[in-house]
Amino acid sequence: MTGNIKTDNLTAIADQFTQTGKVVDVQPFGSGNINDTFLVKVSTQQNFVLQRINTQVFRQPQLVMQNMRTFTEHVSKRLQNTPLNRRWEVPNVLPSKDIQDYYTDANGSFWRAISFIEASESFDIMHSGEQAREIGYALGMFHNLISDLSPQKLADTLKGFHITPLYLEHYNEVLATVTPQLTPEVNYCLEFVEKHYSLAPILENAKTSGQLPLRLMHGDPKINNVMFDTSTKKAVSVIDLDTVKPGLVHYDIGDCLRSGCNPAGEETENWQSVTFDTDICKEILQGYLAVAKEFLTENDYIYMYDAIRLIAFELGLRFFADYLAGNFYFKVKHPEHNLARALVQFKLTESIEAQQATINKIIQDVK
Ligand code: GN1
Ligand code: MG
Repeated sequence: MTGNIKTDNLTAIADQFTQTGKVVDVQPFGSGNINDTFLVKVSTQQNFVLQRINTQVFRQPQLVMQNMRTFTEHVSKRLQNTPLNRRWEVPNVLPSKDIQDYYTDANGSFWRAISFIEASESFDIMHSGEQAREIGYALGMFHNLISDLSPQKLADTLKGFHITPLYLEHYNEVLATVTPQLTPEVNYCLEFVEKHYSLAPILENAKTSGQLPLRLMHGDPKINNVMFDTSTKKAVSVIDLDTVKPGLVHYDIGDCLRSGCNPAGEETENWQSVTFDTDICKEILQGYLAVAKEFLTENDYIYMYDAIRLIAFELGLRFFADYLAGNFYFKVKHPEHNLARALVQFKLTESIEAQQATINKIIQDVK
């Protein structure tokens, strides 16, 4: 995961963000698919997260940092003016020694440092109903805290992100240039995409027609981007702010549920057994709506099921297209990795579809 980065280089880079004390340790951290992430331990100050931004994906990383600043300043001010009655933290951008939001190394790599939320942990798989409700609460709180920040205040740092029709277009372009080996798994994926063509534009059409308003979103609120206090077991932060930008809250709702309600996890090899757990879905939505009800409209509820189904399908499509193209976007551990991930998301979509009535009933019951 560290790619071609040498440990002594890493220490020197981490040192660029160390205000006092010495870097004691730098270790790969988390399971991100795009950036390289490290946890830095420092002798005197609190630990921090060091990341090398994948500039093939984030073409204008300075804008990512600018968005992050705008976001954290807005939320910190709101929390100061109206404190919550529970712990809630915002990850902070740590300045480099020359007081920049980032550091560019000799190879041109873009590095940045973010505060580590102390005494917290995250999970790849849901363990309980309480945890599910907390995940929902965390996303609701995240949306709530930016509901009064105008979408125009943040830049579009990743063009086309969550625009399903564009992923479909890219997929077709890839298919036109490659000849995949038609294994049963590849055939399943090809047929799955074929069957879901008409689903792709559903949220974009709702956005264009004004049924769903453009709002600020997190963009990637998957289960392991929610931090939990290690002692109270309550959610205390939503991290990974790279894709906070204008979009639809439905992308977030869909992403939170597709990742939270898959008990096998998105990295399972056993894709045939993947299901969407509607009990967890209910808990997450309850937690979410406890905070988000205030700013949701009737149309927002109407498109909730579609969002859950679409974002699972979309991620499958993104993984499958990347597999066919030769694994350029998502980091992989082996050449079939993105195919395995696509199968998981397609199977999850199938399970969502099979439970459409139950999911719609849950949405009606909790709203
Ligand atoms: C990527 O790198 P990571 O794990 O934070 C991806 C998300 C996907 C996710 C799937 C910018 O996020 O959209 O949902 O993988 N991020 C980007 O695990 O494409
Ligand atoms: Mg991310």
